[in-house]
Amino acid sequence: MRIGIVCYPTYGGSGVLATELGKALADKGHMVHFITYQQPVRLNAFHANIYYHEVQVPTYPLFDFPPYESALSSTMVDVIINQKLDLLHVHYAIPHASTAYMAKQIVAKQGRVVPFITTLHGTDITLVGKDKTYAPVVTFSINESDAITAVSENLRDETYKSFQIEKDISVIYNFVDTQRFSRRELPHFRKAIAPNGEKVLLHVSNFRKVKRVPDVIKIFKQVREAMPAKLLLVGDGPDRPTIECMCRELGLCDDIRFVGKQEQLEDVMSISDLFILPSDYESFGLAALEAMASEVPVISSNAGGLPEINIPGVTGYMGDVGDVDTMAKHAIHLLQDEALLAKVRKGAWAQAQRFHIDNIIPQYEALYEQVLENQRQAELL
Ligand code: GMT
Repeated sequence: MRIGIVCYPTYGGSGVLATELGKALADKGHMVHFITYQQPVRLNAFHANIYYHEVQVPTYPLFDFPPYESALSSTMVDVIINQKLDLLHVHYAIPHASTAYMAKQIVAKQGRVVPFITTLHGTDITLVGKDKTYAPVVTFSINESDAITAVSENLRDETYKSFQIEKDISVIYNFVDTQRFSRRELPHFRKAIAPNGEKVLLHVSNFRKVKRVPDVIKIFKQVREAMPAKLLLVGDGPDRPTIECMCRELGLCDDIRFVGKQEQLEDVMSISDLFILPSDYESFGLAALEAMASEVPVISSNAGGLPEINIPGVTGYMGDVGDVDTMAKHAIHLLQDEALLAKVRKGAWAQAQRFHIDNIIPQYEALYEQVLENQRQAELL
C-alpha cells in the first residue's frame, strides 16, 4: 500500500507512535510518506520505503497566525496526487483530521477518492479537543473519517462521552518494539549514574502539567528518605524550571539528574529499577510500556487508560491521582523487597509482550484493507 502518515514530529507520544508505525509498515514492504512540518524525532535512519515531505508554512506580514492548516492540506493534496497514495492515516485529531477532510474534498474534485483514518491519542480528546473553540471541528472531522481508532478503551469511551460520534471507534493499543526495548547490562553507565549501588528511578515525559512532574519529585523524596536512590528525568518542557526550583528547595539536587531529550532511551531504561508516571490523565502511557519491555516495573496513577496496562502486583502498582503517599509507599515496598522486585520485573516484561509490535501492526493493516474494501464497494454502487 502507499500510505501517507500525518503527525506531530516532536517528542509527544502521538508523533513517536506514528513514526514507529510508519517504520514498521515500511519494513513490511509498504511505501510510507510522512507529511510533517519537521523531520519526526524517531525518523532517524534511511529506509528505502520511507519518504518525507516537509510542510512549508510561508509567512506574510498580514498573518499574525500563519495558516498551517491550509499549508498542510495543500501538501497532502500534492503527495496524494504525485505519490499516488492509497490512503492517509492522521494522528492526533487537531488539526490533522480536518485538514485531511479538506484534502480529501480537493482531490475528489480531480476524480481521486482517498480515504483517511484518524487515530485519537489523548489530549486531542480529553483536553484540547473538548474546548468549545475546537469541539465542533473535531466532532465533524472525526465523523467524516473513514475509520477512527483510539489507543485505549478508556480513550474510546471518553470520546463517545465528550463528542456526538456517529461511527465505530476501534481500539488499537500502542505497541512496543521489544527488540529495541529489551534490558541490557550496561554496568559502566549504571555506575556513572548510581556509583554506590543506589536504586535508579526514572520519569520520561514532555514536562507538561498533565504529567504531574512535581508528584514525581514528591514520590522520589519519600523513596530517598527510605534508601539511597537516584532519579533520572528524561525530556523537557514547560514545567522544567519549576521542577528544578523544587529540587533545590528540597535539597535533592545531588540525587536528581535532568538528562534532557534522549535518543538512546532504551539505554536509560536498561539501567533503571522503577518507572514513575503519576499523570492527571494518560490515554495509554507509551513510555510506561517501553519501560515494561525493558523489565522496569511501573508506579503510576490509575488515570485514563493506565489500568489497562499497569496491573497492580504484576507489572507495578497504582495510586489515585495526587496520592503521592500511596505511590511512594508502593515504590519503597517494591524496591526494598528484591524477590518481589524480580517477580514484578518479569511480570512487566510479560505484559509488554501483549503489546508486541508484531501483534499490533497487523491490526492497522487489516483496518487499512477494510477501509479500501469499503471504498471499492462504494464505487460499485
Ligand atoms: O500528552 C502527551 O504526553 C503527548 C501525547 C500526544 O498525543 O502526543 O501522548 C498521548 O499519546 C500517546 C501515544 O498514543 C499515549 O501513549 C499517551 O498516553 C498520550 N498522552 C496523554 O494522554 C496525556
